[in-house]
Amino acid sequence: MENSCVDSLILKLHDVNAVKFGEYKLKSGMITPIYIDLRVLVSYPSLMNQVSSLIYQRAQEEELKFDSVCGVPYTALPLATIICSRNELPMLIRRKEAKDYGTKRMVEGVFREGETCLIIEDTVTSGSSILETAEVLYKEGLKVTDAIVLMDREQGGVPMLASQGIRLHPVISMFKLLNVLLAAERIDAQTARSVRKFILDNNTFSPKEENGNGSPITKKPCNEQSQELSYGARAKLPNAHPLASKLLRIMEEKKSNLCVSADVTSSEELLQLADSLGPKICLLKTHMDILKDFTPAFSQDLKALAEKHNFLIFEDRKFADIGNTVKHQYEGGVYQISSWSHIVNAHAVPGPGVLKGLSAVGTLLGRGCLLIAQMSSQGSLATGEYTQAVLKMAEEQSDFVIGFICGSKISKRLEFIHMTPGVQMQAGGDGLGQQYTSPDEVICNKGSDVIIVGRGILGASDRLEAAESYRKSGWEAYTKRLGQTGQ
Ligand code: 5BU
Repeated sequence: MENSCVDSLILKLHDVNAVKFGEYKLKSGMITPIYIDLRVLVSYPSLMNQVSSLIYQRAQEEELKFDSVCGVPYTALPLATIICSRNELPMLIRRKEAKDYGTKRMVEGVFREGETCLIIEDTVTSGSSILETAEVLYKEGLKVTDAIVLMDREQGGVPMLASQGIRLHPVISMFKLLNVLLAAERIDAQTARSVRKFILDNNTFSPKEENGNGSPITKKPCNEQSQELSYGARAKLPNAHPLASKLLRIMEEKKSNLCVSADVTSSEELLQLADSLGPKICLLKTHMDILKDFTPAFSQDLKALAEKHNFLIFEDRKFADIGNTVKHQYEGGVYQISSWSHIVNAHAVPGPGVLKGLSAVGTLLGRGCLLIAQMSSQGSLATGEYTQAVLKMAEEQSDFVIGFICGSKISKRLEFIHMTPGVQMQAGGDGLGQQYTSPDEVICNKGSDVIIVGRGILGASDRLEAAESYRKSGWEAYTKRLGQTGQ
């Protein structure tokens, strides 16, 4: 879907007061700083048409297969009608109450048992009204696998419905809406921040997992988890950064959440590693400044291998200076990192300027950045409130930040990718502060997405065999987390 179509729709929704900022009381009694009322849409026919087209486009993008369409009453009913009429699709109407005469049917329209119905909704907070409609359809013998929503408030609807076997595809999500309104100067940064905070603090699906003193979320053991989406499904989230989507797609395709940390000092050895381990990995991490013989030609050879084996390159540069300096460090100097590395990382210590400097170079090139939220080394100062502040910084600059370096899952936003270094099969350390955790613990129990392994593989007598065993462990831990088996 064209970004510009969604952006212009967001501005129009704001124009007609379908999105309002202030203090509004919800049914639950809770005060919300943002109110979304799409009931007004019926008064704006061209907007109705635009919204209906975008909803239908979303279904096409996802290549959804269905036999009929049902709008959740009442606001989404006319939207479903327009979609069905324009595209000549059979529609079903769900009654709110069974009529007390005649057929007593809860679902009007012609259908056969076992057919699939696509649900359409205007706004989702928790997902409960979609589920309610799905349950009425289930009772009639229909299947519901997917739903499309115009506006997802990102308060837990996607994972809640996923846990019930329904994939929810939003056209607009809350964070996207805020970014567009902020960029268009319709709202100020303070308003955007307070809404973001409200949304993050009021997740309806999983109970708050942070403890009072700001420690990061540590996932419950695998078998107790329910809020999970596959890497492939996360790649398709509308707010996902294109590079994060690409990495998630590679992970799904190659069945690999393994990043090899290629900490060798000769470029020939690095290329040989990339070529031999390439098929096993989703990402190759480098420290260019430890090479004794770096040349620009070498970085181009590495890029070619990344294309050959379908992995991304992550230069572990750990930028940590003011915006203007990191801009030069990223783009120029000996290494010209931005020209070959898809992903870089940065410390949040300098404040948001470090990301502004990096994104001034990286955004146009389609690059992305990981923020270092925690470190694997003993005595690291990146903990507690610092980690929480990093999280906030990432949320505010999610057009360039694709995730985190961390020990465990720290953000509930499924668009962010969590990567964890300090991984070996056996827990322990290296005598210089490094601390190791096993792939199973990192992926399954801590809820991280990618294992970063250096010496666990580089130090093995057969590096390829070791890489395969880390890939397998990481993937098995992920499938265990998803509650699946045998992939
Ligand atoms: P090892 O050989 O698996 O211990 O290598 C780990 C790599 O990850 C190494 O390149 C470190 O520089 C890198 N790393 C880390 O170990 N811990 C961190 O917190 C960060 C990076 Br950030």
